[in-house]
Amino acid sequence: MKKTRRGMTLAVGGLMLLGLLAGCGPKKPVLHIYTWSDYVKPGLVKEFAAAHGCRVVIDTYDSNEAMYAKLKAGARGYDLLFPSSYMVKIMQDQGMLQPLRHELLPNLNNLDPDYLAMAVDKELAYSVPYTTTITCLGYLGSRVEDVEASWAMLDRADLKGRMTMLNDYRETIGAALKFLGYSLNTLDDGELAEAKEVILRWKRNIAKFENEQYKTGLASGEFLLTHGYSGDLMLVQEENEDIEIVVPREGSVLSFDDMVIPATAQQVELAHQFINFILDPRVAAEMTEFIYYLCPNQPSYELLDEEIRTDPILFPPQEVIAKLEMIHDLAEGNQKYTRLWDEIKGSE
Ligand code: N2P
Repeated sequence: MKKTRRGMTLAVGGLMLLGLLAGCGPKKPVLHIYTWSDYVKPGLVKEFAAAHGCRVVIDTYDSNEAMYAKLKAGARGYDLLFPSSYMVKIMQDQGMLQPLRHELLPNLNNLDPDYLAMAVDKELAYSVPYTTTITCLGYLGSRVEDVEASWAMLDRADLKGRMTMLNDYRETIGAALKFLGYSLNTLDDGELAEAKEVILRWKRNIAKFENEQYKTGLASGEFLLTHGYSGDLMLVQEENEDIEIVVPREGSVLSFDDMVIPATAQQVELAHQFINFILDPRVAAEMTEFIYYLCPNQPSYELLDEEIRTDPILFPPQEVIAKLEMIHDLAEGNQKYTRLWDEIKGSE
């Protein structure tokens, strides 16, 4: 696949520099963003900072739970966060978010109604979809034989020690549940026990559970197959054209990562302005083309490069969408998953 846009910026620390590069002087207000790595186009952040006379500082996380734990531990300095929808619900229920002021978000009507129909917070009371993700398998086309678009690849003895899975309890338990034909939101103890057995088997066959290094590891050939996020896998295709991406036929996760303003934010108006900036069709299109996650902004689609607009991971056909499932907050039921994950992580 030919990629059209830029060189790689995988170094997480690179984004930290934005605080300096996008700066306009010490007296300017500072917008503090806490988001996933490789999740923003630096040029757009600079553009926003220049237009609003501010600085933008970005910190990154590699899972919803890491972000949540940091906030729970007392981190107060953030104005804008990008949790997945199930985490938005958890944070909203715990009073960690503030309601959005729609009068400051005139671009909200650009959101794609098809995706909005799937959103958890359909009123956009606390959150606005930023991007959509499909959790996929990526592999090296010339090095892995007899590929099946299936979670069963994680059982392959010939790939032992050369695969990774996400270090993310809902994603990885979810993958096992889909493999078994169950909902990834099940609360059935028998189904969860079966999923545990599957993951313990996979655990013995993979190199590790991991959320960031798999990208460069796949590009370099250290790993031959990795469980990962669609845009991240597409990003590393720029480095290694041998990388192929499949959505397992048993089904997988569809997520929205949403823009939310924490209750403790200092720069509430600037945070709204940033959300509204992202919702501009030209900005959304540029962002999609750079990060390879779809910003579900309807008028942006016609601005996308042909190759992106026809990409089956960014714009999956209906039969693929039908097999995807969103992770939901399970309230008390979340504990079943955390307990299972602790048991999996703790076992040899
Ligand atoms: C970005 C990963 C975000 C996708 N690097 C998770 N939904």
